[in-house]
Amino acid sequence: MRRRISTNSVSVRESARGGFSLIELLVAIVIIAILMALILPAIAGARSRAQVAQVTSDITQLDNAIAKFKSVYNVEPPSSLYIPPVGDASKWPAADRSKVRAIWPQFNFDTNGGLANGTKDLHLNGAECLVFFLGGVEQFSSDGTPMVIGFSKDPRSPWQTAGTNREGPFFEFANERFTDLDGDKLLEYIDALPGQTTPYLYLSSQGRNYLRKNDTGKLDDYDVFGGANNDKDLKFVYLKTSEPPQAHRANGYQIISPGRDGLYGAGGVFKDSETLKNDANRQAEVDNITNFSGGQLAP
Ligand SMILES: [Ca+2]
Ligand SMILES: [Ca+2]
Ligand SMILES: [Ca+2]
Repeated sequence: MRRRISTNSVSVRESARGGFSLIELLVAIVIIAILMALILPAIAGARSRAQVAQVTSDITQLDNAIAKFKSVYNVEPPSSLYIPPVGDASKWPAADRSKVRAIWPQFNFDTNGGLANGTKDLHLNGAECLVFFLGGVEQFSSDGTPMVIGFSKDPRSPWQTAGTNREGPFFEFANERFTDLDGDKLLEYIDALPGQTTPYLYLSSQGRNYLRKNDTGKLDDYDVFGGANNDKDLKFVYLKTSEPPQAHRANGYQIISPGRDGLYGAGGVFKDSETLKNDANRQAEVDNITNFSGGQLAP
């Protein structure tokens, strides 16, 4: 008796296993496909939000590092600097001399503060200033890995590389995220977005205001204070939709991640400028992540 029951139950199970029809399988596959179509965008969206959050947190830490720099040197880092070849102090432009002097009043211009740039002159743009002033002098290990080592505490020669008594680095840079777009061995720093190649942009108003206006009063005639690169930088300063134009963080600084498209855009909303108004650039910058928007400009 027991034996027969057992045989029957095996045969019932076998018949259930073999019972899926082709149609049932197809229905199951369609249901799975529909679920995937619903879930995958949600996963991609969550991943994208996490990546933006990581860049936002990076920018917050850069903000903190600038505050630390300011607590030591009393000023925020400039966002452009020209360093002439070593040995001719007269080649220091007055504007750049005063930027350096604001940080190191005893700086020795005859030796370029100990920086061994020889006959080479150096142009630091905003992206390079962010790394240089928060990281300090750059060094390359024997395998070519770039790193930053802070500044010497010697007030006359803060840019010398020898010795261990140092100030900074003020920010913990990840060595693998350095880049050098213009090939001058002055480093720039890229955000953590996958495939990113365009560095963080840093724009400083140097405690005044980005914008000044000449006697014609048109927006084209606004300019950014200080330094030779500023005509180029002007198109990146991000403005509010106000009239007359007013920059975000008007007397502070702007940090800008170019977002996934690697483009900064032209910066802000221009209302009455013929040369700077460019709606294509407006679209290109909505994915940017900044220190004045609390994340993406347009999520
Ligand atoms: Ca450069
Ligand atoms: Ca460079
Ligand atoms: Ca962009």
